[in-house]
Amino acid sequence: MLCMRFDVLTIFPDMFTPILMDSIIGRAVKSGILEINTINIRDFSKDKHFKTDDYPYGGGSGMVMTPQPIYDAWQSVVNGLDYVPKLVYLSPQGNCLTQKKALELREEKHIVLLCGHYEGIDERIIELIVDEEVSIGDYVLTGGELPAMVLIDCVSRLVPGVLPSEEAFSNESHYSGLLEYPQYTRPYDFMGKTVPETLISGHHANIDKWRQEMSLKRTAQKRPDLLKPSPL
Ligand code: 4HQ
Repeated sequence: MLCMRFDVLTIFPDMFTPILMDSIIGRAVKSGILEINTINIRDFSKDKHFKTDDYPYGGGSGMVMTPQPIYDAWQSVVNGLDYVPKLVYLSPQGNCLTQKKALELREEKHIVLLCGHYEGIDERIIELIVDEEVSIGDYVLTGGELPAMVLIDCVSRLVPGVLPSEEAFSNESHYSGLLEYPQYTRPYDFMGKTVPETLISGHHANIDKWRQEMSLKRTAQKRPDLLKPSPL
């Protein structure tokens, strides 16, 4: 039944409740296809005030997350397993989270996500236990929680049974590398604008052809970079 497990190491576990509630992801958790746990790093602090951060060596502004509570929180997840789950640290320095990366991460049965705050985490944690750094884009956030949620969402929907129908993700945006074709629903006429005739023709070969052409045209117009051969 269980298909994929995520454990999130964070100082803000409550931020994850919305994605575990009534969303598609929440439904998959309830049905047992996904397991998502949050681990509060603060619970593992050996400091008398349960501190999880400290001043940076060498000075400078901001705080750095202390290695000890992070290491112990990770140990609490790994203890008792007969394998070592992949540990991903969400960071602007990481590999970009693309659809290709999501398909790759989907192959893992268990991923541990580490969310950093302030100026980041002590470098020795990255050297000792982080397997991969992943970025959700070239902008700066206040913490790794939103990136972790983005990663969980886009990887989870690739897990069989999470989406209502199996084919739902196979012909959409970024799967083929093209953008999605325009979609219409009722009414036929909205504010004087009607639905393209091909779509109401019932001729499925023509509909497929129209959709393919629109995908290509749209990609050329809105995201020409996606049509250029990638450097890899
Ligand atoms: N942060 N993609 C700084 C990000 C980020 C991103 C997470 C802010 C880590 C320490 N993470 N903390 N962009 O901006 O993943």
